[in-house]
Amino acid sequence: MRTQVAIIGAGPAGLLLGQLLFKAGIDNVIVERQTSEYVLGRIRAGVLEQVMVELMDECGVGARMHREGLVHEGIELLFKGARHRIDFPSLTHGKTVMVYGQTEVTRDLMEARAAAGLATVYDVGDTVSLHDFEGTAPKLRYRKDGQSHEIECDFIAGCDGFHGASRASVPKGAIREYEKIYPFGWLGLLADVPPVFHELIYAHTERGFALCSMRSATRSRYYVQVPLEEKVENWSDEAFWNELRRRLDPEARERLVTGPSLEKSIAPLRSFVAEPMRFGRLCLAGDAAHIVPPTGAKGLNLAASDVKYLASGLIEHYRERSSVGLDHYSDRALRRIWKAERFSWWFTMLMHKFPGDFDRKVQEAELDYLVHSNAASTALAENYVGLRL
Ligand code: RFL
Ligand code: PHB
Repeated sequence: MRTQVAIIGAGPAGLLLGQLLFKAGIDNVIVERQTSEYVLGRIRAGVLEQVMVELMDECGVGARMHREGLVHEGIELLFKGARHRIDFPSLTHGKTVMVYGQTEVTRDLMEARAAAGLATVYDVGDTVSLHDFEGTAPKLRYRKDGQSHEIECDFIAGCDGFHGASRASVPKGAIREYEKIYPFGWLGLLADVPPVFHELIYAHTERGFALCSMRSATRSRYYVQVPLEEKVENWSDEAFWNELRRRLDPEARERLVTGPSLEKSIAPLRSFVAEPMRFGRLCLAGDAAHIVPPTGAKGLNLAASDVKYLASGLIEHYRERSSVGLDHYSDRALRRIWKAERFSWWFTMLMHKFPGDFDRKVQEAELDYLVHSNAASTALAENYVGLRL
């Protein structure tokens, strides 16, 4: 098989890139480790920045998102037992965010890809290998149903997430990795119950962090901070609801509606960046190149901005025979990535429980400053709705 761009991974990064390239008349094939059902079953992000919303529109898949997504104009910060609202439009010249699940984003993109008749090879397991990307004729090999396959291409896009094959294929001396591991994870629960509040509540409490989020007016997503070594098997639904309730303010506690979980899992928190993001004719995008802790809701949005830069570089290459966009891809993407890394790290350190009373008192002082200072509230709002591309 031959294509122009071979994409590894059918997560949001790979699917978005495939759609943008298709719209520009650039042929592409996606090769994915899992089945499409498995990819659609993963519960992940829920908050889209304007950049991501615009990209969905550009891909021609924004209709359902605009119909079913929830526009949010603020978040609430809960600390010392009281809630304080951060209003986005007044602090950011009218900007808002969209609550629309990653599962739905993925579904919309997969349907558009299938409708356009674009090639996607699912369920190849761990068989993908990358070849000759230092030269001008890279190749991708994989096995499916007992048969070996090879795709010849002009470029490989590594959109295969943190544990993928792309970053692992880069010679060790050519890549530098920066990492921070946090001593806790998030235990998340999804349930068909109305959200406790119509906006997201980020809670800093003596029992640890909690987040009240949602997917719709009838489906809620809640998280509580747990120690890194905690096992999801140790958490019955009832134990989860009891712990969440104890981390809420009296009014929210009163209003919380509980129900059976549709999904329950623990995600570790990590900050990670690999530099650079381009190696000859291999470009990394999304989680393949960087991870943020979910506190700032930036993971999916960063994948989107990488793809925007990468697609424009590739389009420039084919339309104008110019390598300028691709040459600047890594630097442009990393400038935005490091700002989101900083924000996600800062918001994580501010909101979670760490050992030591001194640190807690400093966190409380900063939260108090944050909600009473226009400058500090603006900095939070500006980063939360997303910095400019
Ligand atoms: P994805 O979504 O991980 O997609 C990568 C795809 O590549 C496939 N793959 C391979 N395919 C072929 N060969 C291989 N060797 C392969 N290895 C992997 C995978 O099966 C997968 O389909 O990366 P992408 O596209 O860069 O998108 C990034 C976002 O998914 C990610 O940033 C966010 O979901 C991060 N994240 C969250 N972000 C938020 O903003 N808010 C959240 O609440 C939130 N929760 C989460 C998350 C990430 C999680 N992970 C990675 C464990 C919760 C979890 C559990
Ligand atoms: C979610 O709804 O899953 C979600 C929302 C906001 C975050 C993280 C996760 O900061």
